[in-house]
Amino acid sequence: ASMSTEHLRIDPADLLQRLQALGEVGDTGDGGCCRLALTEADRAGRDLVCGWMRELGLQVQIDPVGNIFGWRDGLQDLPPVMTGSHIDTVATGGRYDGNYGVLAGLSVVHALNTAGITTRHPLVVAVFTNEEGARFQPDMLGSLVFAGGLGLAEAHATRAIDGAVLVDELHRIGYLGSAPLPLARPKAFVELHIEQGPILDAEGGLIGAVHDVQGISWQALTITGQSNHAGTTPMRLRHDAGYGAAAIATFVRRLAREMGGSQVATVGALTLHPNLINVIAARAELTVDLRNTDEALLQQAEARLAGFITELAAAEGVQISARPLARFAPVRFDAGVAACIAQQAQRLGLDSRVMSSGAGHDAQMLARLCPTAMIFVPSVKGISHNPAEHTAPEHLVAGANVLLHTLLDLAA
Ligand code: HGY
Ligand code: MN
Ligand code: MN
Repeated sequence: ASMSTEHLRIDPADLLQRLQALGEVGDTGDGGCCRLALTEADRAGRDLVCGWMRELGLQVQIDPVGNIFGWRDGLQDLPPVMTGSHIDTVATGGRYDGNYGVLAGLSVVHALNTAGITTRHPLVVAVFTNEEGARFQPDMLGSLVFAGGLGLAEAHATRAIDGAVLVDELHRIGYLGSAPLPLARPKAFVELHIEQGPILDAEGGLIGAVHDVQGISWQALTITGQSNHAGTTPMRLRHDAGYGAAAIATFVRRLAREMGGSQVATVGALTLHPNLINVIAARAELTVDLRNTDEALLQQAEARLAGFITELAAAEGVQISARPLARFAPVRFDAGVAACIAQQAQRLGLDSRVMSSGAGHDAQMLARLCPTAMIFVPSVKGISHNPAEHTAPEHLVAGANVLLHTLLDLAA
């Protein structure tokens, strides 16, 4: 960046006020927010952000899967340098997951507008549809379509866990756009995000220069047993779907502990039918989330779970079917962009460290299209997907300044 931008910083009040205002949309009253993808609350959040983009002089474009792009012209008509993230949340979300990366992008534009600076490459702030994957699977759906990893027709036909069809929901909230898909192939993509894990908070270090994201394997399991009387049915005659679900949840916990390394496993959703105290469950529906930074190990975890399921079905006399919901291999980011992030942090006097991401992010999809990396800031106690999610204001501002100078460097 030229000398003139050396001392440029974002306006802390601008960022913190936007985070506060967006955090009040879908406010759950406990410091968190619930804006599941394509719901009324998501529409309200999208409308607020689009209004801010227009106030900042950005040209707002919406693509056919509802991705929102705020375009800022550059001095030359070159591929844009893009930043952004998501503003949909899980049902018990905090105020920073996703929102922070989008709003920091707006604060960067605000700082450039105030300083009267136009970068050589255009700049784009993006909001990707359904990053969380809580309501519609897979997660990172909008950025996956943008990157060409999922066809638009297939994405449009995706059914939510509540039965709604994605294209109908886009239409209903007014975000079924017609911008080109992809809008443009970016020169580079940088996503600023809270770490959502305990490393920066526990081990010190303020800025994470993220160089890879772990692979994700999501599946829905349906266990079909036989409902029966809880009192009269001898244990040896039972086909208990509830027991099957519990056995799978304990197996994946043991498996992850045994494999060690970065292997994690979660049974996050579980429903029993008929879910009554004196009825042996006829059916169980559960989800399994497996992740690992190494693809071969992730496949090993999947294979061992599949083997366990086969044995369990035979032993318990139940049927168990699996439906894949998302499967993304680990992604290594661009070393050059990651180095640029570390360099900007250093220039700003902020200590940084190279690290992996345990969470999935839109950046892992953009990495299919262009040089991509991420910037992390600490999450207090590593808590996320929880209303208690928190990052110190000065850390939020520091991360946004690293984003500002990384974008200036890439767009020069
Ligand atoms: O599940 C994830 O890693 C992200 O929150 N979509
Ligand atoms: Mn996120
Ligand atoms: Mn999330």
